[in-house]
Amino acid sequence: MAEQLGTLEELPQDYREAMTAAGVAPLWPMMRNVLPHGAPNPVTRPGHWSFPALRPLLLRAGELTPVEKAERRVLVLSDPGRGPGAMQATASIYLGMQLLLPGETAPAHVHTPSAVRIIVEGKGGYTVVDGEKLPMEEGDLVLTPGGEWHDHGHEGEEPVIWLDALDLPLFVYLEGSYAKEGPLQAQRNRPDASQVEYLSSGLAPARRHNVTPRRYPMMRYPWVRTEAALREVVKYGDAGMAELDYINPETGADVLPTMGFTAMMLTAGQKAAPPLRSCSSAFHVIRGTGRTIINGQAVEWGPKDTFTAPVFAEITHHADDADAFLVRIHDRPLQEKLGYYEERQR
Ligand code: GTQ
Repeated sequence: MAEQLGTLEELPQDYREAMTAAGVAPLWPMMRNVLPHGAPNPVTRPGHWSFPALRPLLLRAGELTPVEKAERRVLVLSDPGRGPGAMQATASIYLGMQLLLPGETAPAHVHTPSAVRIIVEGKGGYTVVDGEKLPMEEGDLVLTPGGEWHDHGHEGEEPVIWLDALDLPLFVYLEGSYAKEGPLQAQRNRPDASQVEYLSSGLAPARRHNVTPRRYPMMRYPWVRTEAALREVVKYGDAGMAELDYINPETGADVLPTMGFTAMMLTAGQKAAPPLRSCSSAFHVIRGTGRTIINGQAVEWGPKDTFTAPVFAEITHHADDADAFLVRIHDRPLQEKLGYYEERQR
């Protein structure tokens, strides 16, 4: 086994200065920082954002800052491990709570990172992606994949609030994050693909020779159908718990290249202890109350709350005395592409 590695302090001052002047540094004092033994040593700390606390702050942003001055009126959920102002909730996942008021539009743009919206509150909001109008109803999951033009609008009477999840931190890290602006998109006069081509799970438009389906064939996953599916799976399972992956209906793959999503149901009083996973997670509560223990730290959650767990966290969920529904956001697709996704039994 390795000896204790040498420290910077052990090296003569003149040598340290010469290295600095030459633009180099010794690896060995930093070796364990970048390659810890056995498991990563995450900077990310569990975070919890209660919706009753966020909501008034977001509505106040609506009074203080017109959407024209914000482009996107969003409060960013900062990882406690990185501190105030951190533009990320975990190493790879950005989360923001976005407000759109009746009659407002958030202008069209396109960017390299991908985004997903989980609708938290309000009726009448919609997102247009590549000309397809995606209605936003509570609990719906709406994709705006990287490279696709998107704008948001609001035809209702009350504020609309949704949670944004983006792979932005990764793109910032890669120095690959940028956007372009454009005019509002013309909307095709037809319902979105979840209500037409992919209305029935297991059916897709007939394959045509030498025609590849769109990369992102379905960009809205209506919550009513997700909940109905979860309830059936729970009814015929024996775990009191169900979890379904959101998938691309043409390929069966994850909906986006880097981020994955699952819908979870915990029946009243039920407990769930998933394996330790190498991916980080964010949980958004659609309905219900409960408690999740993350590395020994308790998060008491209620409807519309959001909380996070670092990589390899020990997570135990408990639902209170009503059925609970959560959406789990994770970066397993990225880790699988990089070849290191892992689960450890506890
Ligand atoms: O709605 O397009 O939270 O571009 C951050 C960046 C939302 C959006 C965010 C964005 C958007």
